[in-house]
Amino acid sequence: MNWGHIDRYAKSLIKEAGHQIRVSFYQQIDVETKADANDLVTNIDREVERFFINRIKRDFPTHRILGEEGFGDEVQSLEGVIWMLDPIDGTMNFVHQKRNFAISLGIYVDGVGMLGYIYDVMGDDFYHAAKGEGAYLNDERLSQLEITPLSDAIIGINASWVAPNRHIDNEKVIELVKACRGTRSYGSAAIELAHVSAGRLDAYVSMRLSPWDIAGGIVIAQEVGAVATNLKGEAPGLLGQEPFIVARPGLHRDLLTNYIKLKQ
Ligand code: 2AM
Ligand code: CA
Ligand code: CA
Ligand code: CA
Repeated sequence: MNWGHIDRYAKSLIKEAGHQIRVSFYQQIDVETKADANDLVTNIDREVERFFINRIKRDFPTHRILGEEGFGDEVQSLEGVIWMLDPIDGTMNFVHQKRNFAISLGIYVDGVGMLGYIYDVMGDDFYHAAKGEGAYLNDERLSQLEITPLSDAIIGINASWVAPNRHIDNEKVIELVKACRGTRSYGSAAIELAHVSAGRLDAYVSMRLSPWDIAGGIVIAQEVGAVATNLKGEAPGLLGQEPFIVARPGLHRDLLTNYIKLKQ
Protein backbone atom coordinates (compact mmCIF):
# COMPACT_ATOMS: atom_id res chain seq x y z
CA MET A 1 0.00 0.00 0.00
CA ASN A 2 1.36 3.44 -0.91
CA TRP A 3 0.83 5.25 2.39
CA GLY A 4 2.53 8.43 1.22
CA HIS A 5 -0.08 8.71 -1.54
CA ILE A 6 -3.01 7.95 0.78
CA ASP A 7 -1.65 10.47 3.31
CA ARG A 8 -1.41 13.27 0.75
CA TYR A 9 -4.85 12.36 -0.64
CA ALA A 10 -6.49 12.38 2.81
CA LYS A 11 -4.90 15.71 3.75
CA SER A 12 -6.11 17.42 0.60
CA LEU A 13 -9.62 15.95 1.01
CA ILE A 14 -9.81 17.24 4.58
CA LYS A 15 -8.61 20.72 3.58
CA GLU A 16 -11.23 20.83 0.82
CA ALA A 17 -13.96 19.73 3.23
CA GLY A 18 -12.80 22.36 5.74
CA HIS A 19 -13.21 25.01 3.05
CA GLN A 20 -16.74 23.76 2.32
CA ILE A 21 -17.62 24.00 6.01
CA ARG A 22 -16.32 27.58 6.27
CA VAL A 23 -18.33 28.55 3.19
CA SER A 24 -21.43 26.88 4.68
CA PHE A 25 -21.73 29.71 7.20
CA TYR A 26 -22.94 31.87 4.31
CA GLN A 27 -25.70 29.33 3.51
CA GLN A 28 -28.70 27.99 5.32
CA ILE A 29 -27.80 25.57 8.12
CA ASP A 30 -30.68 23.26 9.08
CA VAL A 31 -30.41 21.88 12.60
CA GLU A 32 -32.14 18.67 13.66
CA THR A 33 -31.94 16.50 16.75
CA LYS A 34 -30.88 12.85 16.85
CA ALA A 35 -31.02 10.64 19.96
CA ASP A 36 -32.10 13.48 22.29
CA ALA A 37 -32.80 17.23 22.31
CA ASN A 38 -29.12 18.11 22.84
CA ASP A 39 -27.75 15.67 20.25
CA LEU A 40 -27.62 17.86 17.13
CA VAL A 41 -26.99 17.19 13.46
CA THR A 42 -27.11 19.55 10.47
CA ASN A 43 -27.34 19.33 6.70
CA ILE A 44 -23.64 20.28 6.66
CA ASP A 45 -22.62 17.22 8.73
CA ARG A 46 -24.40 15.08 6.15
CA GLU A 47 -23.10 16.92 3.09
CA VAL A 48 -19.51 16.76 4.28
CA GLU A 49 -19.76 13.05 5.03
CA ARG A 50 -21.22 12.39 1.57
CA PHE A 51 -18.42 14.45 -0.02
CA PHE A 52 -15.78 12.22 1.65
CA ILE A 53 -17.59 9.02 0.80
CA ASN A 54 -18.11 9.86 -2.88
CA ARG A 55 -14.41 10.65 -3.30
CA ILE A 56 -13.07 7.68 -1.31
CA LYS A 57 -15.39 5.21 -3.04
CA ARG A 58 -14.34 6.57 -6.44
CA ASP A 59 -10.60 6.54 -5.77
CA PHE A 60 -10.21 3.63 -3.31
CA PRO A 61 -13.08 1.27 -4.18
CA THR A 62 -11.80 -1.58 -1.98
CA HIS A 63 -11.62 0.57 1.17
CA ARG A 64 -14.53 0.76 3.60
CA ILE A 65 -15.80 3.89 5.37
CA LEU A 66 -17.31 4.12 8.84
CA GLY A 67 -18.94 7.54 9.14
CA GLU A 68 -21.07 9.00 11.92
CA GLU A 69 -23.98 10.04 9.70
CA GLY A 70 -24.41 6.55 8.27
CA PHE A 71 -23.71 7.09 4.55
CA GLY A 72 -20.71 4.77 4.64
CA ASP A 73 -20.48 1.02 5.06
CA GLU A 74 -21.99 -1.20 7.72
CA VAL A 75 -18.78 -2.10 9.49
CA GLN A 76 -18.93 -5.13 11.75
CA SER A 77 -15.29 -6.21 11.65
CA LEU A 78 -12.00 -4.35 11.41
CA GLU A 79 -10.57 -6.35 8.50
CA GLY A 80 -9.05 -4.50 5.58
CA VAL A 81 -8.69 -0.74 5.15
CA ILE A 82 -11.29 1.34 7.00
CA TRP A 83 -11.59 5.12 6.97
CA MET A 84 -13.22 6.17 10.27
CA LEU A 85 -14.72 9.59 9.71
CA ASP A 86 -16.49 12.20 11.75
CA PRO A 87 -17.34 14.97 9.27
CA ILE A 88 -17.98 17.46 12.09
CA ASP A 89 -16.92 16.55 15.62
CA GLY A 90 -18.47 19.08 17.97
CA THR A 91 -21.70 19.76 16.10
CA MET A 92 -23.10 21.70 19.07
CA ASN A 93 -20.09 24.02 18.87
CA PHE A 94 -20.52 24.25 15.08
CA VAL A 95 -24.14 25.36 15.52
CA HIS A 96 -23.80 27.61 18.58
CA GLN A 97 -20.24 28.92 18.45
CA LYS A 98 -19.20 28.58 14.80
CA ARG A 99 -15.82 27.39 16.06
CA ASN A 100 -14.28 24.65 18.23
CA PHE A 101 -15.26 21.80 15.92
CA ALA A 102 -13.09 19.49 13.86
CA ILE A 103 -12.99 17.01 11.02
CA SER A 104 -11.73 13.74 12.49
CA LEU A 105 -10.36 10.90 10.36
CA GLY A 106 -8.42 7.74 11.13
CA ILE A 107 -7.31 5.21 8.52
CA TYR A 108 -6.94 1.70 9.93
CA VAL A 109 -5.72 -1.58 8.45
CA ASP A 110 -6.89 -4.77 10.15
CA GLY A 111 -7.60 -2.70 13.27
CA VAL A 112 -4.21 -0.96 13.36
CA GLY A 113 -4.22 2.85 13.09
CA MET A 114 -1.92 3.90 10.25
CA LEU A 115 -2.89 7.54 9.62
CA GLY A 116 -4.66 10.03 11.89
CA TYR A 117 -6.02 13.54 11.26
CA ILE A 118 -7.81 16.17 13.29
CA TYR A 119 -8.54 19.45 11.52
CA ASP A 120 -9.71 22.29 13.76
CA VAL A 121 -11.44 24.03 10.87
CA MET A 122 -11.83 27.59 12.21
CA GLY A 123 -8.51 27.61 14.07
CA ASP A 124 -6.90 26.22 10.88
CA ASP A 125 -4.90 23.83 13.09
CA PHE A 126 -4.19 20.56 11.29
CA TYR A 127 -2.98 17.72 13.52
CA HIS A 128 -1.69 14.68 11.66
CA ALA A 129 0.33 11.56 12.23
CA ALA A 130 1.49 8.43 10.45
CA LYS A 131 2.20 5.39 12.56
CA GLY A 132 5.87 5.31 13.58
CA GLU A 133 6.64 8.69 12.01
CA GLY A 134 5.68 11.16 14.74
CA ALA A 135 2.79 13.59 15.09
CA TYR A 136 2.56 17.11 13.76
CA LEU A 137 0.56 20.28 14.27
CA ASN A 138 0.66 21.87 10.80
CA ASP A 139 4.40 21.63 9.94
CA GLU A 140 5.64 21.49 13.51
CA ARG A 141 6.53 18.17 15.09
CA LEU A 142 4.84 17.55 18.46
CA SER A 143 7.12 16.61 21.37
CA GLN A 144 6.98 13.39 23.33
CA LEU A 145 4.83 13.83 26.44
CA GLU A 146 6.58 13.82 29.78
CA ILE A 147 5.24 12.58 33.09
CA THR A 148 3.15 15.10 35.07
CA PRO A 149 1.68 14.48 38.55
CA LEU A 150 -2.08 14.89 38.97
CA SER A 151 -1.53 17.96 41.16
CA ASP A 152 -0.05 19.76 38.11
CA ALA A 153 -2.52 18.35 35.57
CA ILE A 154 -5.45 19.86 33.66
CA ILE A 155 -8.12 17.22 33.04
CA GLY A 156 -10.61 17.38 30.16
CA ILE A 157 -13.89 16.13 31.60
CA ASN A 158 -17.57 16.98 31.21
CA ALA A 159 -19.13 18.61 34.29
CA SER A 160 -22.07 16.20 34.15
CA TRP A 161 -19.88 13.44 35.62
CA VAL A 162 -19.58 15.40 38.88
CA ALA A 163 -23.36 15.12 39.34
CA PRO A 164 -24.85 11.81 40.48
CA ASN A 165 -25.32 9.55 37.44
CA ARG A 166 -25.79 5.90 36.63
CA HIS A 167 -22.47 5.31 34.86
CA ILE A 168 -19.68 6.39 37.16
CA ASP A 169 -18.86 6.94 40.86
CA ASN A 170 -19.30 10.72 40.99
CA GLU A 171 -17.79 10.98 44.51
CA LYS A 172 -14.49 9.86 42.99
CA VAL A 173 -14.87 12.41 40.20
CA ILE A 174 -15.34 15.13 42.85
CA GLU A 175 -12.09 13.93 44.48
CA LEU A 176 -10.41 14.11 41.06
CA VAL A 177 -11.64 17.65 40.43
CA LYS A 178 -10.18 18.70 43.80
CA ALA A 179 -6.89 16.84 43.35
CA CYS A 180 -6.00 18.14 39.88
CA ARG A 181 -4.87 21.66 38.96
CA GLY A 182 -7.95 22.41 36.85
CA THR A 183 -10.59 21.01 34.51
CA ARG A 184 -11.70 21.96 31.01
CA SER A 185 -14.45 20.84 28.63
CA TYR A 186 -14.23 21.78 24.95
CA GLY A 187 -17.18 19.85 23.50
CA SER A 188 -15.23 18.08 20.76
CA ALA A 189 -13.61 14.76 21.60
CA ALA A 190 -11.25 15.13 18.65
CA ILE A 191 -10.08 18.58 19.72
CA GLU A 192 -9.60 17.33 23.30
CA LEU A 193 -7.46 14.46 21.97
CA ALA A 194 -5.48 17.02 19.97
CA HIS A 195 -4.98 19.12 23.11
CA VAL A 196 -3.68 16.09 25.02
CA SER A 197 -1.31 15.29 22.13
CA ALA A 198 -0.01 18.87 22.09
CA GLY A 199 0.47 18.89 25.90
CA ARG A 200 -2.22 21.52 26.56
CA LEU A 201 -4.42 19.07 28.43
CA ASP A 202 -2.92 16.24 30.50
CA ALA A 203 -5.86 13.85 30.19
CA TYR A 204 -9.31 13.61 28.61
CA VAL A 205 -12.10 11.31 29.78
CA SER A 206 -15.49 10.62 28.19
CA MET A 207 -18.11 8.04 29.09
CA ARG A 208 -19.47 7.30 25.64
CA LEU A 209 -17.58 7.78 22.42
CA SER A 210 -17.85 6.17 19.01
CA PRO A 211 -15.02 4.96 16.75
CA TRP A 212 -15.17 8.07 14.51
CA ASP A 213 -14.74 10.38 17.53
CA ILE A 214 -11.38 8.88 18.50
CA ALA A 215 -9.91 6.92 15.56
CA GLY A 216 -7.81 9.77 14.15
CA GLY A 217 -6.89 11.17 17.54
CA ILE A 218 -5.62 7.83 18.84
CA VAL A 219 -3.04 7.61 16.04
CA ILE A 220 -1.83 11.13 16.83
CA ALA A 221 -1.83 10.60 20.61
CA GLN A 222 0.13 7.36 20.41
CA GLU A 223 2.88 9.04 18.38
CA VAL A 224 3.62 11.38 21.31
CA GLY A 225 3.46 8.62 23.94
CA ALA A 226 -0.04 9.23 25.29
CA VAL A 227 -2.00 6.18 26.47
CA ALA A 228 -5.52 5.75 25.02
CA THR A 229 -7.82 3.00 26.36
CA ASN A 230 -11.31 2.17 27.54
CA LEU A 231 -11.92 2.31 31.30
CA LYS A 232 -10.71 -1.28 31.71
CA GLY A 233 -7.32 -0.20 30.40
CA GLU A 234 -7.83 -2.11 27.14
CA ALA A 235 -7.31 -0.78 23.61
CA PRO A 236 -10.57 0.81 22.34
CA GLY A 237 -12.62 -1.74 20.37
CA LEU A 238 -13.55 0.69 17.56
CA LEU A 239 -16.74 -1.16 16.64
CA GLY A 240 -19.20 0.45 19.05
CA GLN A 241 -19.64 3.05 21.76
CA GLU A 242 -17.38 2.86 24.80
CA PRO A 243 -16.02 4.97 27.64
CA PHE A 244 -12.63 6.43 26.73
CA ILE A 245 -9.58 7.89 28.45
CA VAL A 246 -6.39 9.34 27.00
CA ALA A 247 -3.61 10.71 29.19
CA ARG A 248 0.08 11.17 29.73
CA PRO A 249 1.66 7.81 30.60
CA GLY A 250 1.82 7.82 34.45
CA LEU A 251 -1.32 9.89 34.84
CA HIS A 252 -3.35 7.37 32.85
CA ARG A 253 -2.72 4.65 35.44
CA ASP A 254 -3.34 7.02 38.37
CA LEU A 255 -6.72 8.11 36.94
CA LEU A 256 -7.89 4.58 36.17
CA THR A 257 -6.71 3.12 39.48
CA ASN A 258 -7.84 5.87 41.81
CA TYR A 259 -10.50 8.14 40.30
CA ILE A 260 -12.49 6.92 37.28
CA LYS A 261 -14.65 4.06 38.55
CA LEU A 262 -17.50 2.62 36.53
CA LYS A 263 -20.54 1.52 38.51
CA GLN A 264 -21.07 -2.24 38.35
P1 2AM B 1 -20.38 15.01 17.79
O1 2AM B 1 -20.36 16.47 17.95
O2 2AM B 1 -19.74 14.52 16.53
O3 2AM B 1 -21.73 14.38 17.98
C1 2AM B 1 -19.10 16.26 23.11
O4 2AM B 1 -20.45 16.19 22.97
C2 2AM B 1 -18.38 15.21 22.28
O5 2AM B 1 -19.02 13.94 22.42
C3 2AM B 1 -18.35 15.49 20.79
O6 2AM B 1 -17.12 15.01 20.33
C4 2AM B 1 -19.52 14.69 20.27
O7 2AM B 1 -19.41 14.35 18.91
C5 2AM B 1 -19.40 13.46 21.13
N1 2AM B 1 -20.58 12.64 21.23
C6 2AM B 1 -20.60 11.30 21.09
N2 2AM B 1 -21.84 10.82 21.24
C7 2AM B 1 -22.65 11.88 21.48
C8 2AM B 1 -24.06 12.03 21.71
N3 2AM B 1 -24.89 11.00 21.74
N4 2AM B 1 -24.53 13.26 21.92
C9 2AM B 1 -23.70 14.33 21.88
N5 2AM B 1 -22.37 14.24 21.68
C10 2AM B 1 -21.84 13.04 21.47
CA1 CA C 1 -23.15 13.69 16.41
CA1 CA D 1 -18.12 13.06 17.17
CA1 CA E 1 -20.08 14.37 14.30
